[in-house]
Amino acid sequence: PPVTGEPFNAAEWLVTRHALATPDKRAITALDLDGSVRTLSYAELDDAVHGFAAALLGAGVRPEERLLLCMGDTPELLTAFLAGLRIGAVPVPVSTMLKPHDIRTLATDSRARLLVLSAEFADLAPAVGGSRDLADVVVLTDGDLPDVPGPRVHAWADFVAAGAHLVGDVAEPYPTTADSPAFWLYTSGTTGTPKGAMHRHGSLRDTAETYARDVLAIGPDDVTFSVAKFFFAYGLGNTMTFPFAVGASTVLDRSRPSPARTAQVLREHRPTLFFAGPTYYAALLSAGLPADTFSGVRACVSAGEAFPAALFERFTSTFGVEMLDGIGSTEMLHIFISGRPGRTRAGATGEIVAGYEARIVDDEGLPVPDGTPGNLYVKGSSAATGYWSRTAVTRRVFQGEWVRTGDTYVRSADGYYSSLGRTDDIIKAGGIWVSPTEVEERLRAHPAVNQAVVVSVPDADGLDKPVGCVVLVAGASAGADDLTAFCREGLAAYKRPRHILVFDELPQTATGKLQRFRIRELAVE
Ligand code: 3SK
Repeated sequence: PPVTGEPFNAAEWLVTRHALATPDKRAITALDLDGSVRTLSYAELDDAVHGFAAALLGAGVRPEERLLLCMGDTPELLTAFLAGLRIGAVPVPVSTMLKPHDIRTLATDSRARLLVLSAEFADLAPAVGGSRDLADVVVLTDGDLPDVPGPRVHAWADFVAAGAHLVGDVAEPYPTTADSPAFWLYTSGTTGTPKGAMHRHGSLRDTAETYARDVLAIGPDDVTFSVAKFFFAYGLGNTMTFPFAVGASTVLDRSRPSPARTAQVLREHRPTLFFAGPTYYAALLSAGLPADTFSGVRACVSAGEAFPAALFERFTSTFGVEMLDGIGSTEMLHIFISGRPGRTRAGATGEIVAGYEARIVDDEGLPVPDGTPGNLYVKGSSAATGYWSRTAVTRRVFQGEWVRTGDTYVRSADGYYSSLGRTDDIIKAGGIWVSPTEVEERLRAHPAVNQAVVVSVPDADGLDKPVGCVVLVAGASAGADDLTAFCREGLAAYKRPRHILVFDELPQTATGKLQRFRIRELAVE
C-alpha cells in the first residue's frame, strides 16, 4: 500500500533536483584551515551524497536509525547529513565543542547506530566505546584510526569504497514523506541535560519557504556565509537549507571564526548574505576592519541573542550594511520574528515572518495588550515534533499548535516585537517590570564595560532588585559607583542596578552564551 502523506525527501529536494536542472552550478566553496579552496557543483555534491548513502546501506543502517555527526563545516558534513536523509535515516549533527563525556551522553541518549567524526575530533571516539547501539564509527582521515572498543572503525574513503556496489540501490530516495522523521538537533537550554528536538523532512522546506523567501528573498545568485556553524539550527539553515532550496551556493569555512578570517572570506569569496550573532558583530566592530568590509553583502543577519540598540546603530553606521536581527529557536528550526530589509528598528527584533503566528500571553495564558510584556508563543509548520524521549518537557513546550519560547516579549501597536530577556530573567522591581536587556545595554554603553549581565537578586526584604555583573575592557578601570552613576544618568531610577559587581569573567555555555543562572548564583553570593 502507498505510504500516507505527501512524498517528499529533503535531500532530493535540496540537491538532486538542482543536480538534474543545473548540474554545473556551484553548490559549495569549501575553505580549509590553510586557506586552500575546494569547490563542488550540484552534480558533484549529488554524486557524493549517493556514494555515502550507498555506504550507509552497505553498513546495514536502517531508516530512522540515528547517525551522530561531530564534524567541522566541510562538504563531507553536508554529504553525510544529506545521505542520511536520502536513505530515511536520522542525522544528528552535534556541537564540535563537546567534551568526551558529552558525546557519550548524546550517543547513549540518541541510541546512535553510527558516528561520523572529522579527523580533528577523532580523540572523542574512545568515549563512545561500549555505547549499546553504536555499530560503526567513520573518521574523515587518511591517517591512523582511533582505537574504539566495540564498534567497527572505518576511514571515510574505505567506508565509501565498500558501499560502491550499492549505488544503484540509492538511485531513488527512501520513500519518506514531508512528515517523516528527518534529523535531530540537541538543545541545552539554561539547565538540565540536552534534549533532542526532532524535525521532519518537510520542516527544512518550511523554513526556506517562510523566512528565507519572505525576509531574505534569497535567489540562485546569492552566496551565503555563516559564522554560526552547521550544528546550530541557525547555521544549518544559513549554510545548507536556504542556499540549496534555490540552487544558490554556500561558503563553508571549517576554521574557528575570527574577524581577520571573516574579512578575508568576505573579500575573496564575496558572499551576499552573512550570518552571525551580536557577540560576533561586536568583535567585528572592535577589530578595526575597513569600512568597505561588507561592500559585497546585501544583508547581515543576526540571531541567538538580543541585539543591543547601540551596537546595532554602531555596526550599521560603520559598515553601511543592512542588519536583519531575528529570533528563532532550535524547536522552530529557524527565525520566526525578524527585521525586514528597509524597515528594521534598532532595539526591536522585528516583525512576524510570513507563515508564522506569535502571541504574547500573561502567566494565566491570556493575551496581553500591545505594549505589555508577556510570554512569547509561536506557531508555524517548521516546529519540531517534540523532544526525543522527554515527554514531560515536550508537553510543557509544545502545546498543541503553539510552542512556548521561554522568552519575554512586548509587541508595539505597529507590530514590532522587542525582547525583554528570557521569561525567567525578567525582573520586577518595586512592582514594575525591568528589562535586564535594557539595563545591560546601558551598562555596555560605558566605555570601560566589555560584558554586562543584569540579574535579579533578592534584597534583605526578599524583594527582587536588579544587580549588574560586568567584565571590564582589558586595561580599563571603573568602579561600581561610576557605573551606577552612569546608569542613573541614562535610565529611569527604578531600573538602575542596586549593586554592580565586577568580575574577571562570566560563566558561559560551551556555545558561548552567557549562563544567567550561574551568574545569578555568583551575584547572590
Ligand atoms: O537563537 C536563535 O535566535 C535561533 C535562530 C535561528 C535558528 C535557531 C536559533 C536558536
